[in-house]
Amino acid sequence: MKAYEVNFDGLVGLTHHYAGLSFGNVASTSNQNAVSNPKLAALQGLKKMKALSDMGFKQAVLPPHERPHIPTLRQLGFSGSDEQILAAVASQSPKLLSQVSSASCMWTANAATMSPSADTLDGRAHFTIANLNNKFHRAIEAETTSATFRAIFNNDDFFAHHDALPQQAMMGDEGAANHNRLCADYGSKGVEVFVYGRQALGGQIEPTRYPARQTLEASQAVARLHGLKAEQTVFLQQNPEVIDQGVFHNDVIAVSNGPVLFHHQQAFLNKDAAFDDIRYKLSAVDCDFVPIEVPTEQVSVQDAVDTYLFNSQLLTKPDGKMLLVVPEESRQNENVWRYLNELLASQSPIDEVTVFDLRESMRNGGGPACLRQRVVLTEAELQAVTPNVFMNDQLFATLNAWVERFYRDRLLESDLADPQLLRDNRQALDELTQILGLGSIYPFQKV
Ligand code: SUG
Repeated sequence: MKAYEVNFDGLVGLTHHYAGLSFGNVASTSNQNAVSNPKLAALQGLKKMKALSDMGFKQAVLPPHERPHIPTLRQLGFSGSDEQILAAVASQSPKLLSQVSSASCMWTANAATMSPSADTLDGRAHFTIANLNNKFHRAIEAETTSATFRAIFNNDDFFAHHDALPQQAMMGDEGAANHNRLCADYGSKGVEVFVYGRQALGGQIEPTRYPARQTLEASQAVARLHGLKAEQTVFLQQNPEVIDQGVFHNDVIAVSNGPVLFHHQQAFLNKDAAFDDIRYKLSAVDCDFVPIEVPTEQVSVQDAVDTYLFNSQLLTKPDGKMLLVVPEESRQNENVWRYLNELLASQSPIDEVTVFDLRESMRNGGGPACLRQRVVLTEAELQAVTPNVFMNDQLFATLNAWVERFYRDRLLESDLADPQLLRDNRQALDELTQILGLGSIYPFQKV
C-alpha cells in the first residue's frame, strides 16, 4: 500500500534557554548560560518546516509544552498559588526552575518511537512515548507528549498508543533518535533497526565518560509493544567510544531513509555482523540494503559532533532521488563540506543538499533531525490525523504572527522567575491548541 513519510517538527517553546542540562551533549554543556533568543529559535524552525513543505514534503507541527512545569514543582513539595511556587523555587533553587522550564520538547525525534502499520502485527501504526529517563528535564516531557500524540492520532482503528516505559535507567528510552527503519518504500514491510547504547542486564561494553541513554532492554520492549517479529528487527549497539566523544544519540552519527543508511565509519559496534543481518532480513522483503559509510579519514567523529552532518534529514524527493537537509554548521566545516560535494558528484542516491540555519537549537545539541518525528502513514491514516497540524501558507502565517506576539528575543536563566513569562506561556499555548485544533492537552487547561 502506498504510504507517506510525514515530518512532525517541534515548535520551539517560549522558554528556550541554554541551561547546560545535558551531560554528554557537548553543545549543551559548552553553551551553558549563553543568551538565547526564543523568538529566533521558533522562527528558524518554522522556516525549515515551510521550506520543506513548499518542496512537496509532507510536514506537520507538534506544539511545545507548558513551561515552567508547575505540576512537577507541586509534586516536589512546593505549594501555594502558581506565582508563590514560582517565587519559592526561584529563590531556593534557580537550577531546578531552569530544569522545569527547559524547552527541550522541541527535539521531537525524542518524543516517541513510531512503527508504521506495514510492519506491525495488528496492522495499526504504533507509537511508544519515550521516557527520556536519563535527564530530569526531559523525563517530565512524557505525559504531555502522550496527551499530544493521542490528540493528533486520535483513532483506535488506525493508531495504537503506548505509554512511556517505566521511569528507570534500566528502561532508558530516547525514542526515534536511536531507531532507523529501512525499507524499499514507505508503504512496504521494512526492517526496524534499534540502536542502543548499553545493555543494562548483563552487558559488558559501555561508555566510560558519558552516559549511554538508550538500553537494549528498552528497545526490545518497544519492539514487543509494536508487535514486530524477530525477522523484522535488528538490535545494534552504538560504538561506546563515540558516545564518549559526544555522540549521545545514534542520530548524531547516522541517518536512514528507505534502503539507505548514511553513517559514520565508527558509528556501530560489531557492524559487519549487524549489516549482514540487516541485508539478510531486508532481502526477505525484496529490498537491497544501501549503506553509505563516511570514512574517519574524511570526516572525524569530532567533525560529526561539531557539525551534525549526520543529524541531517534524508528525504525522498518526488523523482525518487534523495535530499540531505543539513545545518549551516556543516557548510562551515571544510572537511564536511568537501565530503558532501564529493558525495553529490558520486553515484549515490543522494543528489541534493540543502542548508538551514538552526543555530538556536544547534547550540543545545539539536539539529534538523532532532527537531522532527518521522511518521509513516497510509492515505487512510493520513485522513485520520487531526487536520490543522499540517503546514501550509495559512498555518505558517498564523504561527509566525503568534510567535511575534508572544515570544521574547532574549532570555537568561534569571528571566524564568518572571511570573509574566508563565502567564504569556499559558495564554500562548491556549491559543496554540485552538490554532492546531487539539483540545486540552496541558495540565493548566485541565484545572
Ligand atoms: O536531550 N538537549 C537535548 C538535545 C536533543 C537532541 N536530540 C536528538 N539528537 N535526537 C538533549 O540532550 C539541552 C538543554 C539545555 O542544556 O538547556 C538538551 O536538552
